Formats: sequence, C-alpha cells, structure tokens
Amino acid sequence: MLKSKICEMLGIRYPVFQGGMAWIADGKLAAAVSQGGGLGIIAAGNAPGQYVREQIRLAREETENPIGVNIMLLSPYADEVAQVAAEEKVQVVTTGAGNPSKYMETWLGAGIKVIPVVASVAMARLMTRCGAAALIAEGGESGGHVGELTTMVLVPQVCDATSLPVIAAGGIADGRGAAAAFLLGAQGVQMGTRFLSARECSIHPVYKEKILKATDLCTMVTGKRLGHPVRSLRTRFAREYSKAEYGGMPDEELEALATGALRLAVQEGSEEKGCFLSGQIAAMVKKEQPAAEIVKEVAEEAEAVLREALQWVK
Ligand code: TUI
Repeated sequence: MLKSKICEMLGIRYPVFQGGMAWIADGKLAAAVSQGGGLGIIAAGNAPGQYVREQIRLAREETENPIGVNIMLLSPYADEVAQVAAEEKVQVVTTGAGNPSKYMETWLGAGIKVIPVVASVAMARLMTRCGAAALIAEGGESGGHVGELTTMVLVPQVCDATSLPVIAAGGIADGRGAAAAFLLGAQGVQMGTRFLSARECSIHPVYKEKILKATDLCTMVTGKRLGHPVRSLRTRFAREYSKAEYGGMPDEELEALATGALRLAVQEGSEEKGCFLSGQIAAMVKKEQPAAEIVKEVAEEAEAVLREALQWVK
C-alpha cells in the first residue's frame, strides 16, 4: 500500500489530496474524497466566511475523516475565512497565491496543520520557519494561478530546502505521475484537474465535457501582464483575452473582462465568457467516476509502478 509520513501526520489512508479549486471544491466533493481515504479540501476562493462555514459543516455531516480548507490569499475575504477555519477547527488549512504568515499564529493556536502551497524555494524556506506542517510544491503545469517552475524542477529543490513532508502538485493525474513525484522526494500528491471528472464534482456539464475531450496542447496561460498568470483551457474567450492582453487594452478593461469568468465557467458553462481553469494534464482525464475511486486508483497504480521501478537497477 502507498503510505508515507503525511498519512500518519493527518490520519488519512492514502497520501492523495484534492486541490482546493475556487468555485469548484465544495463540501460535497471534499467529503467524498476524505471518505475515500484521501484529503478533501474545501476551496474558499473569493467566497465569504459564511459560505465556507456552511461547506465545512456539510462535509462534516458526510464524513468523520479529516478535511481541509484552502484559503486563496488574494481574496478580499481571506481574513474572515482564516478566522472561520480556526473557529471550525478543520484539521488542515492549505493556502494559495501568496504568503500566509500573518495567519499562522491563529491557525497553530487552533491546532490546525497548515500546509501552504509554495512555488519557489524561498517561500518553502520561509514557510518551514513559520511553523508549516508540510508544504505543497505546485508546478506551473497546474490549472489556475501558476508559478514559473515546473513540478519536475520545483519538487526536488523544495525537498532539499525543507525537512517537512512535501506534497507534489501540478501535472499529476494518474499513478505514474504520483510515483514519479515520490521518486522526486515527495511524500504525497495533490490533484485538481483529475477531480474535475469526479461524479461528486458539481461543475457545469459543459465544463466536464471540455475536460474529458481535452487534448495535449489544450491549455494556455493568460493574465501575466496583470501579475496573476492563470492556466485555463484554450477556448475562444482565453484566446481573445490573450489578444487583448498583448494588444494594449488598459488594465481596468482587462480586469473587467476577467471578472466573474470563473463563476461563468463553473456554474453556467458559458462558452462566451467563462474561464475554464485546467491543468496541462486534462488530456489524461478520460472518464467520470466516484471521487473515492479516483483516490484509490491513483494510489494503487502508483504502488504498482513503484514496485516495478526496481527493474531498472541491475
Ligand atoms: O492558488 C492557486 N491556484 C489558484 S488561485 C485561483 S483564484 C484566482 N483569482 C484571482 C486571481 C488569481 C487567481 C485559481 N487558481 N495555486 C496555488 C499557488 N500558489 N500557485 C502558486 C502559488 C504561489 C505563488 C506565489 C504561492 C506563494 C507565492 O508567494 C509569493 C509571495 O511572495 O507572496
């Protein structure tokens, strides 16, 4: 069985996290993943504290296993959501898109294990000093807000820079990717895109279909000019945004174009105005299946791949 320190630390069966995808990762999806033995993570995204509290309680009705909350640090509600996570005493908080230092004392005081996403060695060092329990090293193959480095390059460097367990994210959707991450030094994996196809993932059917039909070159990064690079499916909207971005559209107009685009993709499946966040690995997501099955399948595949790996050593 695929096991690591992170399983013991968090009390989970498989070292598999479900990424905290804004607008997508709700209490229902997180509960299904946690019930299946992984770590389900509720995404706060840009939502207010009350929404997050409701989703935590909903998840708790469906599972007694540990759950996490992801705090998107660019959110105007980050402060209140940070407080809600502490009050509800979720087992794990993950953070994204910034530096969570100012919340660490509150979370650690509530007995929460804090696992920040880092996209650089410097941030990995800083978070290690600040009391993180583990780190998620997320490469730029991932969907949504992306850093510069790839998973292949980032994970071993983060492992070398910290004594904490490292969870690899970005570009992982099956047991081969998970096994590779372990060989790079990771003690767990986080997947987002693969869980978009979970039966319990309530995205619009158009979104799910786009993921299941995706091919290898189907994503692109936009938003670099405004300082928030985001990977999404290469739709007409994404191409037009990119054209506007490099064609000199003023910042305010560009921001207006992006406003609400995540919600329009997730809830309405809007082809015209939706931004369908996706990792590069979407082409390897082939069918809808229960979240618990995804967790088990990836862990078991990784175990088989790791067993076979010894064949290369003569
Ligand atoms: O956060 C993500 N992925 C996301 S967030 C999101 S919603 C969004 N809304 C508006 C603008 C942009 C995004 C959709 N997808 N992944 C985790 C992640 N964190 N990737 C990279 C980082 C990161 C980057 C810089 C973490 C820390 C960091 O530190 C910089 C600093 O010094 O503050």
